[in-house]
Amino acid sequence: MKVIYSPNHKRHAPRHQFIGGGLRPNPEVPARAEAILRAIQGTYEVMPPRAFSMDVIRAVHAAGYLRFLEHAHAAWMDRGGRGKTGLIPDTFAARVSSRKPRDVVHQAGYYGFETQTPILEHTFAAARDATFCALTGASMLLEGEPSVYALSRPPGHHATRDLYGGYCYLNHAAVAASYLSEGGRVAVLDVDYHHGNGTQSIFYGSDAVLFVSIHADPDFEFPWFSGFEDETGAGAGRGLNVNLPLSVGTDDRLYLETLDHALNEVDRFAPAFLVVSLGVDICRKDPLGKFALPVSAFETIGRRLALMDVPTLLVQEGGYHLDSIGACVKNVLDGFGR
Ligand code: SP5
Ligand code: ZN
Repeated sequence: MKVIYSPNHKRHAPRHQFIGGGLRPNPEVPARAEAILRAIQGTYEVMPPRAFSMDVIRAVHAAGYLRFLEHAHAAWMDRGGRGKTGLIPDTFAARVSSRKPRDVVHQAGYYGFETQTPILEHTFAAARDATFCALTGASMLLEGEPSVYALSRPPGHHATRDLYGGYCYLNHAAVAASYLSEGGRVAVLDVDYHHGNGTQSIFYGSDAVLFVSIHADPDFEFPWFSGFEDETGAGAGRGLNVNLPLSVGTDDRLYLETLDHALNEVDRFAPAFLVVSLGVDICRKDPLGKFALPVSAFETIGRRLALMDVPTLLVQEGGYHLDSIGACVKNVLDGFGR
């Protein structure tokens, strides 16, 4: 399997998140991607991303949202913003109003949905290159490559068409799926510990993309508002959104059984391409996750994904235990085996 990686992710290095009533260390750090790269380079060929027109990203994300992401930090600094935390909104549109403030700094409370995801000087550039990693993988599948792993960072699956949050700004898996849908139906399987609310919302009304997600029950876990079983799609996309929430302590036996169920749904859809949002925060060592999968279970996950026998793009999402995420990802790639 070929790997796509850009070192530009390092330009986005958040140190803080506002969570639990204060500024705490932000676990979504450059060392994550560096740890994964270290574990897989040598075994797998690593290539840089190609460049794409922003039009490809605009197929998924709103133009005004992209302008906001690109310019908000500089405007905030001009306004005397303190560079330490980055821009974190303090006033949210939420259900108060759907009016977009004229001021790009105040748009943070219109385009953001929480306070854990700061906007730094190079956040937009890093997120864009992470999307290009996924798009490069998608292009390679269209050219006949059987599988590609995009080592994207920051992650993407919590970002909707015009909302950022959950450490995500641009939804790489969704942009790649949208790009691939030119070549046939696409299934997105999201195995990150957290529900992929962004990907769900982007394809909720679409019959071109099936979204299946296995995640911690939003009754007890972020993103709290999304990921319930009764969210099944709308309009043409009715029945094409499948949420499989699991409880605290889920072990490999229950997880792999649920994965088989998810893969049956994928199989029934008969997609031309499979995109996997690969979060490894389902590992028992993860400091954010509350599942109990051993590192060895990831090889089984990779093996079962390969059984689908569909051109597959793996896109990195979460995973925060720096000493084990590399082995988790390498096990998936090794298990996939081609
Ligand atoms: C891509 C991704 O994995 N984003 C995850 C964002 C989750 N942020 C919310 C964390 C909820 C707080 N749980 C604290 C547990 C500390 N032991
Ligand atoms: Zn996650």
